[in-house]
Amino acid sequence: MKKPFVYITGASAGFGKACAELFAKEGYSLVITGRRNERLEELAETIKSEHNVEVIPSCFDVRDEAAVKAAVANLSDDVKSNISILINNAGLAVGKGPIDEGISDDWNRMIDTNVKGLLYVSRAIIPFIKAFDGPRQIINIGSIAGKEVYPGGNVYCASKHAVDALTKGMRIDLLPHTIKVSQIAPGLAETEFSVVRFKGDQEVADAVYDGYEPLLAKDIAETALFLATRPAHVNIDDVIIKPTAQANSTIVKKN
Ligand code: NDP
Ligand code: 8X3
Repeated sequence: MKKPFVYITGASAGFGKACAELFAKEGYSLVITGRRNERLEELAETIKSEHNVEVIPSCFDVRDEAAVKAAVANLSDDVKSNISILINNAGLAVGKGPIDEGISDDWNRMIDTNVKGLLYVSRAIIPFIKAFDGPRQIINIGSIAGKEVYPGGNVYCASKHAVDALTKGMRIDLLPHTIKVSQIAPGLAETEFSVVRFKGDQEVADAVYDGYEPLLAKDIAETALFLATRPAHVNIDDVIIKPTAQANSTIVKKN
């Protein structure tokens, strides 16, 4: 039988892209979203040719509520009625430094993307998940920054603490509809995350991952697939996943 659709935000890079590749390998069809359309189109073509599943690229900015609504409304009825899993992954950190030196544009980008974007997408997709006749699940990508606060992390940490709280709130509110709600809270993982955080400074970004083996995007994708393939009576609420070399947000064993 044809497997349903997984709706993945932030699939043009990092964790979202790795989730798209892995879920497609398992036979799921996909809606992949992000702002960089060329990347989405390219990924869709590659996955379709490799795995013979449907892949719908959907290009929009999660911060723009009207764009979120329009992109979801534009999906075909067949796709809308077959979405069983939402992976709320799109997100970013911008800047790292003392709060009194913070830049309000950086704060807005983080709060608007990580918190409000997740809300807009969830609000748009949940009605279809509710109506789907089969197992249903939402997986939110939080962070160790949603469990601890570290120097210079202030607003990014606050935004990921909000994801932690929203995950718990969703689990309560969606319980009557038997929708599983899970969070994955990763530690240090080498993706485009640090290049974005440090505004294109590749040298500073690379230094974050020097001297130990960080997580890779595929580690997060494998975790998401594990959560999505538990039996109907099992929900894994929360997974904190870190490199073996990382004890907490600030303590990393480097060579
Ligand atoms: P990447 O920078 O590699 O990927 C981020 C993805 O989010 C991209 O596909 C990007 O697409 C998308 N995105 C960012 N802003 C927007 C927006 N406004 N609208 C739509 N899509 C957007 O980072 P990661 O894969 O590492 O990050 C994925 C998630 O994991 C984030 O929520 C991040 O906070 C979280 N995380 C990352 C960790 C790490 O160490 N890497 C650890 C813990 C959590 P595009 O630019 O095309 O819009
Ligand atoms: C990304 C991991 O530790 O840089 O969420 O905040 S960290």
